[in-house]
Amino acid sequence: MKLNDLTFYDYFRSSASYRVRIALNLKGLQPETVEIVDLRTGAQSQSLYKSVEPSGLVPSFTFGGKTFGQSLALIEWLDAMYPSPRLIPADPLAALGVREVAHTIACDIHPLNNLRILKYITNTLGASADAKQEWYRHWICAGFDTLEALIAPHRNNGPFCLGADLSLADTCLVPQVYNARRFDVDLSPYPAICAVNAHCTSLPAFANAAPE
Ligand SMILES: N[C@@H](CCC(=O)N[C@@H](CS)C(=O)NCC(=O)O)C(=O)O
Repeated sequence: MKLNDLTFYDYFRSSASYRVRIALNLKGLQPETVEIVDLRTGAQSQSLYKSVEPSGLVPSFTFGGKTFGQSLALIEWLDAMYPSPRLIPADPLAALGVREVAHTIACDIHPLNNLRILKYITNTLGASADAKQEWYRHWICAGFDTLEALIAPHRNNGPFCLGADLSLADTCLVPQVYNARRFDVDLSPYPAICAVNAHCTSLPAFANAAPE
């Protein structure tokens, strides 16, 4: 189904945008317009995009004359508007578990390794390329230690983060594993994360959202 009058500001390698692409695919939704904000050229910090989205971050949606950012907020809105399949369970306890996993990624890992943070620690604070790499891996592993403990108990109940049902947690996990692989993080200590990632990436909605 086409989302008329909706513009999706996207960038292929943005893991926050990748979460939204997965959610759109799962729900069979196509934004009327997709605008690419090229993070490699710094387009996110230029006035053209900042006049649309003041944070200078992707993803964002514009519709009805307004712009909204924050990938998890966008996915929650999509889920409320187009509830099939549900990415946030109706049961409050199940929803708590889903958000616990999603926020571990989106609040505790991703912000520390965002492009602007990496630029700041190298360009302003003088961190070397090796130190930047070490920083990146450190925060992924700290978060993945938590995630593995959250996901492992559900492994016998189904192929997704929380067991049988695909959820917002899976839309966050796959892009974060993609980032970990890009930065050569050793994933051998995380068999549950790898198993969920392998299953999800075999599904067309995830495969078609992948950066490469
Ligand atoms: N919490 C935000 C984070 C958005 C974000 O950090 N996006 C990154 C790409 S994954 C970005 O636009 N970075 C640009 C920069 O750091 O200059 C969300 O989930 O949407």
